[in-house]
Amino acid sequence: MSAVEETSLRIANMSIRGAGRIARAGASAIGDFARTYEGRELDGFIRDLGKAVDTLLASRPTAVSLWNGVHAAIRGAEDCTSLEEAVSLVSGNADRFVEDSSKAVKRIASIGARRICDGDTLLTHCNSSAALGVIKEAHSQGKDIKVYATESRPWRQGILTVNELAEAGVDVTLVIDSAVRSVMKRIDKVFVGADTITSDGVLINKIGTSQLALAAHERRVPFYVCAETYKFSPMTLFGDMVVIEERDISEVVRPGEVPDSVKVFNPVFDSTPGRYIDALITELGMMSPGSVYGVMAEQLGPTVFSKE
Ligand code: RI2
Repeated sequence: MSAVEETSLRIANMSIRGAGRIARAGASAIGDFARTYEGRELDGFIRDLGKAVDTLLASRPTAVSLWNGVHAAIRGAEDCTSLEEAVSLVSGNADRFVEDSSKAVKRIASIGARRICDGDTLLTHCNSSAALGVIKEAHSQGKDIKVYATESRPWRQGILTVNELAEAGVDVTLVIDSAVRSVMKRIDKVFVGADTITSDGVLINKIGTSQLALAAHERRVPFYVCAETYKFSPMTLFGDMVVIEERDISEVVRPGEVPDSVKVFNPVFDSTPGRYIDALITELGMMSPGSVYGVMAEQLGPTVFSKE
């Protein structure tokens, strides 16, 4: 099995998970592919690079961070005039994406932590490195905070979250997903991550995120989304819908636990409309969901639509 296939498999089986991590793993796999390429022709490299990209992108369909990470790594490769140039460009692109992505998570932590006050009780969902970066930064600044973390069925990424927060010394309480509305009366602010944000400011994140947003909205609790801008989906600018991943039913029920006639539906992500989001915390600063179009259009350049 090639290194690219192995990374793709590890992303698909969730050994590597989290939107930022899969983006960095995808970009790194492309960088390694370029560095270790044994062919001698530029055409062959470009063709094999395309296959590597397809293999990685087939691993998980929803988080656009993977698409953006992989495409950041290959940007400009088709314009190269020699194999050496292409290899150096792609490996350099990949390294830069990984470095910029890690810096973005740190910048989000520093910006988001300012929104947290001494004495706040926070709620988070699933296991987002961007959201946990914010919470841990506030804690390390000496703010006295409490955190409620959801279990996040079926993969129970909440267990990772409570372990990570406990290790950092944060006062953390695990709750089951269906306790969200009930605990909201104790919560001052909600911080979640993002897998994808559409051009019209809709958040796609771990299944259950939208019920945190609704319960927060009901009690006027601020709802913040911590997201690097490579979680913004350029495809949605062109009208594409986000594909919501559905995973195997074995993640929800054990074999033989329910009759074969019972259907099990296991969507991994849900959509939260921008009107339930108080702010996006990005490496470019705090912004409203309504700002996403402008940021994306600027990143893609003024001729984006004329290129179609
Ligand atoms: P960071 C995760 O997806 C969660 O939905 C989390 O909110 C999101 O990625 C962002 O994570 P999964 O891979 O990039 O667990 O903030 O399905 O780490």
